Amino acid sequence: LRKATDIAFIVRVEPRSDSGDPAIYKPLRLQIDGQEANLPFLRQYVGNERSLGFSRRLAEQNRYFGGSPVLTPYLLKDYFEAHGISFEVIPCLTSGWDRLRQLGASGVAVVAISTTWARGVEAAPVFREAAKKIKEELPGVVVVAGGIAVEKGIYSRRLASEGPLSVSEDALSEMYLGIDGKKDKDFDCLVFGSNSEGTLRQIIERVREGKDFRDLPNLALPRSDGYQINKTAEVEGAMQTTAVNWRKYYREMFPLWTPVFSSVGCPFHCEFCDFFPLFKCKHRSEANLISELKTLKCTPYPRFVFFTDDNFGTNKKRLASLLKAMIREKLGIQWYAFIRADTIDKEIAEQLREAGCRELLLGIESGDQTILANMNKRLDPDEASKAVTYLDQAGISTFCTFLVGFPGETQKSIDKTVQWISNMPAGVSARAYHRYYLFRLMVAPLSPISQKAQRERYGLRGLQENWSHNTMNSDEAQHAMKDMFVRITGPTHVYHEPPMSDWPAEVTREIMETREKAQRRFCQGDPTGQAVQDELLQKVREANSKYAFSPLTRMGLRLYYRLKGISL
Ligand code: B12
Ligand code: SF4
Repeated sequence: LRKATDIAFIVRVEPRSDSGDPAIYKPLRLQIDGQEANLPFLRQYVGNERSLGFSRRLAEQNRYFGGSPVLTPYLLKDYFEAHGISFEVIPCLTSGWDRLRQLGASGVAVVAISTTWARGVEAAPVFREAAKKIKEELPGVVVVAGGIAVEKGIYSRRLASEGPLSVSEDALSEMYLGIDGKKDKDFDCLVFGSNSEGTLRQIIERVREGKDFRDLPNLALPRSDGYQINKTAEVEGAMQTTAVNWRKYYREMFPLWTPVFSSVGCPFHCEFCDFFPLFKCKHRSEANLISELKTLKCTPYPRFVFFTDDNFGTNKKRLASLLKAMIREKLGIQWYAFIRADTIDKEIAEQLREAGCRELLLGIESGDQTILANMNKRLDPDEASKAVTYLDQAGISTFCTFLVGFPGETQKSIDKTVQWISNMPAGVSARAYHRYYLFRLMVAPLSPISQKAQRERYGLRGLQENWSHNTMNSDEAQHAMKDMFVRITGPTHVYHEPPMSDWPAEVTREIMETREKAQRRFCQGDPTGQAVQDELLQKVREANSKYAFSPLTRMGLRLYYRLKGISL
């Protein structure tokens, strides 16, 4: 009964692309020859770059936010293979049909579609279309789906059982799976719950034995009249057992960031967030995590790690202990992570730097206390300012994100946010630089703010990108963002680019500041913007020659990477 391949795993159905409306975000970033002027692009554009060629690769990769590969296929491959289950990854179905057909021809038991990395918010029809075609082309194969758009579908059922939802079932079934069984009929089942990969393993074991799997817990089975939702049960999954062996994959990662997770879940309940309810807060064991990070030790420099945790600092005691272990093990990695600003004090900032942390993504959201209270963010703007200063002094850069247009937002609260951002330290330590990112509010259907009582409280209407409430609407928020960009002084807006550079931080910062100045002038219709852009290109040209490797070092390094099997 055993097939040649147990699982064909589809990471994405459609190719990766950047999200967000270009009309909103384009004015916040300089464009040259129709392309975003990010650092790798600029280094290539001026023409005299003599690095190792990383930036060419990075310019290509960083067209999309967070150009590094996602963790899902690596974690699951190592998990299943450790259990003797053969696991073939199809990074994107659009370009992966031939591979899937080949696997089908030699025999595949289960095709698993992951829904975490979907391209748009209304992705469910895309998954259904894929399942239908797979069933047609590979008859007899079991087609299952799991990941975030399944978790959200199941969670919306739970929410609906607690009270009426503000979004219709029809609208939800365009976004998530698990709502309408008739529409999802081409899936044999959906797998849900934390450690859903553990349930997928049980499915494979049943299929191999020729037994029915449909009574297993944690499954949702589509029916013509709805869904059969099986009971839930704890299963053991990758979190408890797997340490990804990055030695096997470093050629694919290099010189991007290796995605590693240390925890899932977040104990906070921000009103705009729709993923904290999905999973209970759980941490990997320190020993397991360190053993994974050690597998990076034999890989070539640079070794960048990005922690995918929703919140890297959910438990301060555990964080302190983990940082100590990272320092003790001399891992030689540079890393960044999402964390809450209120986790940071002077001591933690210093430990973070010593443990290899070079940048932190902080969701500050607003400089106005009332808006933060409306968001249930449980953060004080002054406390958040102090955190950035501690990080700056320790030599850790920040990527501070803000949400524009939350209910209650007015010109006054926007002014406070502009002030807060403008007051960010301009690199006191000269080892760090600070960037900000303005997001326009997105009303996520399952977030607390989208529920009936809150909608009534704030007069909130609409969903996702189009909304209005008592104090603002989505168009006004878009105008406000451009206005904020022009008024903010000091830190620079985030581009799609790596957070780390092989140039000294103060040089990178100066280049970013000049770029910002040029774009601010362009936004104001000021013709001197062109002169500032020329100044920018000159600065990049100078940095390219000043920090280029000598021909001998370049030759040596190229040889080293060739021996490691890496083409630059
Ligand atoms: C890290 C992260 C990022 C990083 C990614 C960096 C990187 N290269 O890894 C950055 C910051 C760049 C990012 C960007 C974006 N992200 Co993001 N991100 C996350 C985050 C916090 C963690 C994702 C992760 O890596 N998890 C670890 C992996 C291993 O988990 P997983 O894929 O869920 O897999 C587990 C299970 O689900 C299961 N599983 C997965 N697939 C399958 C399939 C089957 C069949 C089974 C049985 C099980 C199974 O197995 C795994 C182990 O348990 C999530 C929030 C969250 N907690 O999920 C949001 C999240 C994935 N992002 C989201 C979004 C919307 C985005 C952006 C579009 C945001 C934007 N506006 O720009 C961009 C798009 C990125 C792109 N172009 O693809 C959404 C996706 C929504 C959805 N699918 O419904 C999420 C869920 C957050 C949210 N708001 O709900 N993101
Ligand atoms: S926004 Fe961040 S801190 Fe708030 S609930 Fe979501 S993950 Fe947690």
